[in-house]
Amino acid sequence: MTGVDHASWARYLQKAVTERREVPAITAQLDELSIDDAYAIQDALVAAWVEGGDRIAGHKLGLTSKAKQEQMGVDEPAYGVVLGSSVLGPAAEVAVDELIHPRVEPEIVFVLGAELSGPDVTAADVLAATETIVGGIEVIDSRYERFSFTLPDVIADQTSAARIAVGSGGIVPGDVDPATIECTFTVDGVVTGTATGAALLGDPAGCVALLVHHLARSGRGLEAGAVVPAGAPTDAQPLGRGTVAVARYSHLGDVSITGV
Ligand code: OOG
Ligand code: MG
Repeated sequence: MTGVDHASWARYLQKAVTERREVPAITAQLDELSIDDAYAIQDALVAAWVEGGDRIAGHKLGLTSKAKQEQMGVDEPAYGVVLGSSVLGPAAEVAVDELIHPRVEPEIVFVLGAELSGPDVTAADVLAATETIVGGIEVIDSRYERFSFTLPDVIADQTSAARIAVGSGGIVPGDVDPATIECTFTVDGVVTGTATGAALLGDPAGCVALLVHHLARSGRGLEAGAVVPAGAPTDAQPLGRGTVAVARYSHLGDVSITGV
């Protein structure tokens, strides 16, 4: 890795969160930010939150659908951490003034029943280790100006993770092929997107396998109980005070977030 000061960029992003203030992208200030450096900044950022009393509740994927890649102008998936403090129930209220410029997006969420690790894990292994698949809505809140970033920027920024409403119930793997789960995303009564699980690189379980391969590169894995959003199948929409977002899933039921 180059001479990038990971801890100092992590503090830069942590301050943006705590001060609820957007900041210039890191790549606007450095000649180069490698993907490895970006993940090292993310690791330092997560370590700082954990030191402050938070915990790792799971890991997430982002930018796994064409809809999201096109919306953000980034054409590769990115991996981040789900912090315990960010996990909300299935009909959640989110205080908009705790955030910078939040957006909401639907998520298909895997909840693991067994640990999962290693570079050769397959989609079938993912399903075997999954306890339930539930619906979700993620609140993303890029810490960068104009919600604009390159791949290394968004990796360093914990893939814009802010909050995640997680549905109850859901399905046991085997009942339904997750690629066929249908999602309709409605904001203030207007349908903003519809998609199936196949929008996530063809198969949401395959996305989780990619995440496990990513973690294996640093000797890590997913733990039993991990909450794992596979990425938004539609594009994201602004969350303002009074906004009501509803993600309606076949098999998985409804999840909602209201901005307050
Ligand atoms: C990056 C996070 C993307 C997803 O589900 O695609 C993400 C962003 O769009 O700000 O979480
Ligand atoms: Mg997401």
